[in-house]
Amino acid sequence: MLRGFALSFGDDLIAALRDIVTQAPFRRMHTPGGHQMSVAMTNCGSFGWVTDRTGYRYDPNDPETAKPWPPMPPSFRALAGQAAAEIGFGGFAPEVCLINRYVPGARMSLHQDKDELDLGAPIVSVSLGLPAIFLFGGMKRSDKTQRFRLEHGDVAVWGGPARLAFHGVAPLADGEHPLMGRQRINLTFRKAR
Ligand code: MD6
Ligand code: FE
Repeated sequence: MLRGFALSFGDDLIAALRDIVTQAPFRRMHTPGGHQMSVAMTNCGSFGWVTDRTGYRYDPNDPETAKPWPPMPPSFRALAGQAAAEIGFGGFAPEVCLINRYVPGARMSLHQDKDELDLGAPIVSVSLGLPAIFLFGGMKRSDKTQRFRLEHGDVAVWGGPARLAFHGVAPLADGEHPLMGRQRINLTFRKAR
């Protein structure tokens, strides 16, 4: 956990984020089970993570427009690479940045990130806006979870033996963040293939 690691990238990240969302707006996707997620998502990079009735996948195109996702901004790439290197994962070259948007009440149920082919690569996760409680469990869904508070600017680098641990986000508490307003944004950088 790199507390406040993203703060020095702050203005660039937020400007770049605004640009991405203009090209590929947030949308609430459906799970294969037919539920609509409370978290709204978009992506940038050479692939994006998507879910619909047919399943989960990494797609080079935004299904809403059938056009490629917006490119990954240099500030995103630099932040992800520097954070990974800080933890000992040198040369991390993410292909995907999945962008999650939580409004008060939105949550993410326990899941494993296992749609990536190279489980040796870490995931770098950046929190912006309202604080959230991150739930971190074990290798079984039923394992007891630990709770971590993630605040604006915190970066988590996630790899090695924890890579397939179950995790989720508790329902977002209401609040108003001075820069980001009434929301939490999470950027997760991944190597998809
Ligand atoms: C979130 N994050 O923080 C959801 N997954 O909004 C994740 O599901 C996640 O933060 C894998 C690695 C890091 C993460
Ligand atoms: Fe995840």
